[in-house]
Amino acid sequence: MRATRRDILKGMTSLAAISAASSAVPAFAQVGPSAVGAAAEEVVKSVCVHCVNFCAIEARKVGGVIRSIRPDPARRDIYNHGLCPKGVSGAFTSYNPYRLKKPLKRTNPKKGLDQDPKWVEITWDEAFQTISERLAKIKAENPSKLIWQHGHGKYLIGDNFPKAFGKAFGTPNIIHRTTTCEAARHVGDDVTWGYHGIIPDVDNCNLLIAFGTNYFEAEQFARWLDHAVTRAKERGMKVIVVEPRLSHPAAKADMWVPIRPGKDVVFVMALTRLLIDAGQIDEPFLVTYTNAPQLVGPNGRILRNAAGEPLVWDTVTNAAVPYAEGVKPALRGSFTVDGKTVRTGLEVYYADHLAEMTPEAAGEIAGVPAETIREVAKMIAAEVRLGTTTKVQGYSHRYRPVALYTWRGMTAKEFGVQNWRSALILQMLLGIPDAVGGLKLGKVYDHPEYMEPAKCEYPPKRVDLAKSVYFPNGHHDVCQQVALTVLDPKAYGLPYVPEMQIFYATNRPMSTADTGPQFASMEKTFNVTIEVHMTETAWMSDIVLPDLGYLESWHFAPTRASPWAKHTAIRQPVVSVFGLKHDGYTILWELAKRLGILDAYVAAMNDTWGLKTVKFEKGKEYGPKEAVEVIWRDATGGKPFDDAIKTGFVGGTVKAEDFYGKGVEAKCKGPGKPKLQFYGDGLAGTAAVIEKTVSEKGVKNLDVEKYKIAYAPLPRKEHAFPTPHVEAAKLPFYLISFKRMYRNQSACSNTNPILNFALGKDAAENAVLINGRTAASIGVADGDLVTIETRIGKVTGKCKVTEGIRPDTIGVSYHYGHAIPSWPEYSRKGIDVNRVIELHPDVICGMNSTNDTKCNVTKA
Ligand SMILES: Nc1nc2c(c(=O)[nH]1)N[C@H]1C(S)=C(S)[C@@H](COP(=O)(O)OP(=O)(O)OC[C@H]3O[C@@H](n4cnc5c(=O)[nH]c(N)nc54)[C@H](O)[C@@H]3O)O[C@H]1N2
Ligand SMILES: Nc1nc2c(c(=O)[nH]1)N[C@H]1C(S)=C(S)[C@@H](COP(=O)(O)OP(=O)(O)OC[C@H]3O[C@@H](n4cnc5c(=O)[nH]c(N)nc54)[C@H](O)[C@@H]3O)O[C@H]1N2
Ligand code: SF4
Ligand SMILES: [Mo]
Repeated sequence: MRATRRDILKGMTSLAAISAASSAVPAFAQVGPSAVGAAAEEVVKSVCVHCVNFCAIEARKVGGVIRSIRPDPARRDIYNHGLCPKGVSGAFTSYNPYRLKKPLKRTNPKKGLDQDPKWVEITWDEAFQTISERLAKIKAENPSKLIWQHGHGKYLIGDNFPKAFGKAFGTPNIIHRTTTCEAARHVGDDVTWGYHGIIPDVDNCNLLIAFGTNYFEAEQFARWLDHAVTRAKERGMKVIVVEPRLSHPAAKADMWVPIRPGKDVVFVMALTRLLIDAGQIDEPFLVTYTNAPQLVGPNGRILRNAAGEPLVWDTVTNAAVPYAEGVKPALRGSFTVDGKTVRTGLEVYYADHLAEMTPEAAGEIAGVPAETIREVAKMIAAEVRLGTTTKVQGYSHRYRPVALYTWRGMTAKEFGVQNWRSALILQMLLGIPDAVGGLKLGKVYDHPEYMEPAKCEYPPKRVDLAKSVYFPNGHHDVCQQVALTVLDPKAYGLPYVPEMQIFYATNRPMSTADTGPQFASMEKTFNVTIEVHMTETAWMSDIVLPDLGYLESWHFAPTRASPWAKHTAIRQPVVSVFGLKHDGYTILWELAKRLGILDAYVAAMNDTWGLKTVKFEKGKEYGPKEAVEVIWRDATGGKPFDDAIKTGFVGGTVKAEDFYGKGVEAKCKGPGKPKLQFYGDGLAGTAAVIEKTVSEKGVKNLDVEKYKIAYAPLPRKEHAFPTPHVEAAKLPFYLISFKRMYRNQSACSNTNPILNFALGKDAAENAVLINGRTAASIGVADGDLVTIETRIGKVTGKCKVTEGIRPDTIGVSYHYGHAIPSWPEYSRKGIDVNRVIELHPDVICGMNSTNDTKCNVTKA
């Protein structure tokens, strides 16, 4: 089922219930300049949650109406100096006439984007009654049949309330969107150093190599990183941007390397080889902090003694021993232990994978001249200052002012984990992790189990198959898999049939590659969507609940801080525009109450929030404000909540010894400590568990050979060849997508006219980016209509001829091409690229493949 927009627009009868025509005129429009003059002014400190950057804001109100949103100057040292156009025009999210204002019930049982839901407005009581009756039935039968999916919702109220609800209700299916977002990067980190979260130490860095991390247009931490990079560039930091498209960061870089999509891994491997050949390696770091010297047996696993300790080759005693005081481990070489040939992890990488990865060989695959790869390697060697230390605030520490960084560029693809691991490994080779000017790692070794072989359960407990044999390291849920399992639960051995889905602030089917099955799956379940405006997901729902916006509601806010700061903040309401009653928090509270599980919910809330001194008490009513107060008081050691309301936060900067000294320094350095997994022993172990599980349990639909390649202990050439690059090799172009500054995700800002009209034509729609040479060869000119065809479908849109993309690559931004009939024309323009992007998730973590597809392009 794949409806075209024309199908959807045709014959809709119930639009009045959700269209602007029927809405009250919001206060925003009623207040003209003269009315403003005399009215009182008020400033509210809060947090922008328009996107995931969580910028600190000051909203100025006059006469109760928002007149401006600006960055909070008090939090400049903590995080953001500025706001983006979305945040500045964010008041529109509240005053938007296209907002949902009443609960809606579908009266047409037939679901589809081409079906008129025939909405009727219902009361909140009826909505809660209908939902809780269904939930009670499911809870009595098998609570796992309830699926809660959130996207942006995680940042509106946090995921601890939904998780607590899931616990109290009894479903494991509380699913966040991270596999459509950045999961591969997180899992690459998880399996390598036991947790995730990296940030370059830009303030002290001299060479930043950015692999598709879009800090001027998208990116998380962007409103800190944009200023930090700009300041560092003024100081002299060089920036190399490696990505197929001339993004804004690439346009402002010292060097743009337009790499072929999906081939970053071989580019990095070639750099690694060149640096090893040039003797540019940090031997003491590799020996003291990583498992690179550990011995790998013929079975591909690290050699261990009877006590389970990993062995290295001691060059003093010429024996395989655990790394201890006095032992001088060999970093390279092949040795005989108990009659078996063993090699160090570094030796295995070089001999088996890097040796063939000459700049010429890698350049050929990556579409980058060998000379460019050599030049980048030279720049790294010139800047990395092996063997040196420096002082920051009097704290003396390893100095390696080079960082390789990515967000979705390297990771939104089939072998995302391995692409990112290649960069982590290169940085280990140079001693960059947690060095001054290098790559700062978050909470090293916080989850040591992530570095162990995964459990690979079968049959799966969860509908997204996370941590099952299908996605053994799905530590961050596997959101797009839900639809596929719902369509055929038996195929995956799921022991139940899902019945109901609640979507909280996510336009899941639209944000996922290959949208067709995602929408089709919604026909199988009873769906409730909690939204601010009608979306495609809501359109496929049985009940739609209108939510308060981020400027109207409370949250113990998700916060971001620069690496040099820490803080605790709240989000508080600035306005109440339509007098709506509920948000995600109150909806969960009311449902828990009606289901009779409030006590269990409250107990679980204390658990999921990890409250220590101030806790939720059973038998008490907690509105959203009171709930935030409890968490704030616990988190701040009892600071008065009035402070939070006045200033919005408490926080300060971090000392150098804590910044550099708490990660790998404290956790990994020296004998007896866990080591960064240069050699992915845990990955190799998981491959073995997968093979065993598949054979023992008779799993039919899992290709063990493919999993073995994905779960290779070290990055290898095959990781530059995701499925479509192999199977659809004949299609001439690579297709990529990316974010734009003026839009947020698939639906957050599309009905905001300010972003379209104030920013002009360029913001109004997206286009098919085609290189000038390619355009000439297929006979299209700027503005012509072109059709992109992939193995799963076609889309048509306007072409934009540019030198800012590789000739073999086609770029189409995310965010556009919506199918909601009740939206104004301006908000529906452009191309929905996810209709034609193939889904080939990274099987390690379940990451969605948004940058892997191959396509053809022709004049329409
Ligand atoms: N304006 C705006 N800002 C946002 C968001 C938004 O929707 N709008 N969303 C937020 C969210 S949730 C996230 S996760 C972040 C994402 O932030 P980023 O990951 O920084 O942004 P993206 O544009 O998704 O992708 C990054 C870049 O990868 C490049 N790229 C594509 N394929 C490849 C490849 O194979 N190799 C390399 N090296 N590069 C490639 C693209 O050209 C793009 O510039 O942005 C956040 N900020
Ligand atoms: N092709 C392609 N696909 C991509 C990406 C890409 O770059 N290219 N990016 C990916 C990334 S990084 C991500 S994170 C996902 C995002 O995917 P989703 O989680 O689906 O994100 P959104 O589309 O932002 O969905 C959030 C929904 O929340 C609604 N919303 C906003 N504010 C509120 C509120 O206050 N209350 C409620 N109830 N709802 C609200 C919005 O209207 C929107 O419909 O998409 C991914 N998909
Ligand atoms: S970057 Fe995101 S959080 Fe910051 S102002 Fe823009 S929309 Fe708001
Ligand atoms: Mo994301």
